[in-house]
Amino acid sequence: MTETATRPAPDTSVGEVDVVVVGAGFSGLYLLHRLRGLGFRVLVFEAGDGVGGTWYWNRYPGARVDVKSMDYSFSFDRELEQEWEWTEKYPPQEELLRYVNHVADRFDLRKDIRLETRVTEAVWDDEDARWMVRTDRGDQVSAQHVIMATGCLSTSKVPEVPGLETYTGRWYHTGHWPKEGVDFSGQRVGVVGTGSSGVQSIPLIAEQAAHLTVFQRTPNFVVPAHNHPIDPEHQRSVKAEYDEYRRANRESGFGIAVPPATKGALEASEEERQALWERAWYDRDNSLVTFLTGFTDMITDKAANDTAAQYVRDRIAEIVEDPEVARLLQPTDHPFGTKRPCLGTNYYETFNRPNVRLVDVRKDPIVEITAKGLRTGTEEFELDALVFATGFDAMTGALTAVDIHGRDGRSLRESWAAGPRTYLGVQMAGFPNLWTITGPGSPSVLSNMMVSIEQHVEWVTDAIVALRDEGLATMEPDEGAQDGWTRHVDEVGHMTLYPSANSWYMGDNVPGKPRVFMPYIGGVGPYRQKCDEVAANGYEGFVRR
Ligand code: N01
Repeated sequence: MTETATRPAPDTSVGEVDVVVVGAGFSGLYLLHRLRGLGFRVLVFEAGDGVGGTWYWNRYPGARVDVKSMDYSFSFDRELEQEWEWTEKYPPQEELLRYVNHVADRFDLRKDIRLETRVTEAVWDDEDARWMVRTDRGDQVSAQHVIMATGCLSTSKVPEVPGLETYTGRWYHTGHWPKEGVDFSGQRVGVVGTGSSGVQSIPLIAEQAAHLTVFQRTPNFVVPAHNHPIDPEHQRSVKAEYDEYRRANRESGFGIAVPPATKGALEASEEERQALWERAWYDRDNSLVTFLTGFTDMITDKAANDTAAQYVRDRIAEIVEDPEVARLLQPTDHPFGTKRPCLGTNYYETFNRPNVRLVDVRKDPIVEITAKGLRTGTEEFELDALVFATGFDAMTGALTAVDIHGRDGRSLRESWAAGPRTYLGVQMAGFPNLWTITGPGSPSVLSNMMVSIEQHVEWVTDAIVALRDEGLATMEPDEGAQDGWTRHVDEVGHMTLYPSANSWYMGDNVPGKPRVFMPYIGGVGPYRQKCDEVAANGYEGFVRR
């Protein structure tokens, strides 16, 4: 392959590399850096015209991460982690994109990244023991390994409502926001969806638009973000102890270290519970996981969980002036945390604005997009702009979007027809040398993604190096090991309250998607330990030839 700029003419001759990486977000960039350092020839394909993945695509108003900056950053390079100065508790999208671009430049990564190039197909050739990878620009590359660094929330979903093609206004999906931004001044805007993207964008769109209608199907639990400029002294003190700080994150449950809970919510006194919930709601240094980790039984015991859920419902009732609107905003159909909880800034307050209306589309569903706007069963809404904050085909969508055929032509889409099956969330039986980063069956979306990304990148690259060092060509899971792990992921998931909610964790947001709890809730620390044990035992459960 030629080593040229990032927008080359397609290479229709067959090039050869050791590893093709799909995606140039945080995972893809770290993979490229690490594999290159280990002496592999690597080529990265990226659909966007810039690096950054999630932070490249999600440019909607208010987009920012909801894990603290000191935790949501790379730890693999000491100088990088010491030199980069974060400005806020939760960095906004622009700052994260600047950070990703800095990483790409700092480690000279761009020359091996082909932008605006989407991988469409990967086919395994058993005789050559190599993958043939093809792209939408006509590239053909033969690679010993293919690593899918395609992200868990990257295949955006517009609702299956008829009529969008007839709509004469402008419409947007939060996960594909125009680079130049959108000016809603003077417009009548509709936002469909009240997950994290809706919760972040609604207050800002309401400030700009003439009128905003929020179409809500399920109310979510939204905790105040208390975002603020980062205290320089705090940043210095974390950096002074960064190794220890990172170690604690790696050994924790969600990839964010918290003091261990010592008792269940119902064993605690009313005062103790109240004190914790007050801290989780009002403390400016709170975090997304405070509600979930303060007591031992928050995600396993409905009655314990209810104490937090009720606390949040009470706060909503205090903030929202119209009691009927407050009632609609109060989540009652799922336990706290079983749909991804959100952090918000002025979210509930926004519904006190005179230019904002909340419409319950659970009771009165959207039936059609019209030329002028949107129609529910009982009412038509004229809208100059429509924003779909309607989420993603999560965890599996970006993987099954590529036509992947493994040993004996086995298709990944067909193998996963009843739900994803993996061993440790890194490989699939029948797909040798195909790897997933933060794939289904790993802690992934239930964790601080940076911790999980680094762990996967390091584990996968170590496994590839071990193959090379031992003169072996291929690695894939044993079917039995995969069955056992898939069962374990499911069993642990069903020990919790998560499956009781309709959520994208369960595939519920995509019609026809099998209902399976996709991430592994066993905890980032125990999961890492399991992966390390497997490696130490000669990659137990994998077949290596
Ligand atoms: O998507 P979502 P998101 N009619 O799937 C509604 C991460 N993230 O982009 O719940 C009406 O959560 C749907 O309703 P329901 C984070 O992990 C992180 O907001 O299915 N409504 C729901 O309200 C997050 O969880 C950050 O009933 C329809 C909404 O659309 C994940 O990405 C920021 C509908 C979709 O919510 C996804 O978040 C943003 C229909 N036909 C995202 N179809 C931060 O770090 C769907 N909905 C801060």
